[in-house]
Amino acid sequence: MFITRAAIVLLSMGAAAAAAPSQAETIQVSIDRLVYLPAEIEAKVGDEVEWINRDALVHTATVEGGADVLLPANKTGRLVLQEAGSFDYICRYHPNMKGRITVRP
Ligand SMILES: [Cu+2]
Repeated sequence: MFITRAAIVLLSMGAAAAAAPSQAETIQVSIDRLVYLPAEIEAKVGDEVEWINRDALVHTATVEGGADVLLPANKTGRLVLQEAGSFDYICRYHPNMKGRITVRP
C-alpha cells in the first residue's frame, strides 16, 4: 500500500514539472475608451496577447519597426510573442494610447 501511494505522488509531480515550461498562455488586454487595460503586461516567449477592442473605433497595437496588429471596432486581434525584450506599443490612429509588453525568454 505504501509503495503504491509513493509511486502515484512521484508520477503526478513528474507530470506537473514536465508540463509547466512549455505551456503557452493567452494574455488579454482590453481596450476601453482609448486605453489599453492593463497598459503593462508581462509574458514569455511563445505566449499570445489578445487585444479585445470594446470601442466603436478602429485601433491598432503597433510596435515601432515591429509588429502591427489591426483591431477593428468591437473585434479582437492576436499576436504570438516571438522574441524576448521590452516592447512599447501605441495605436497608430491615437498615438496617446500607450502600452508595454515585457517578454521573458
Ligand atoms: Cu486607436
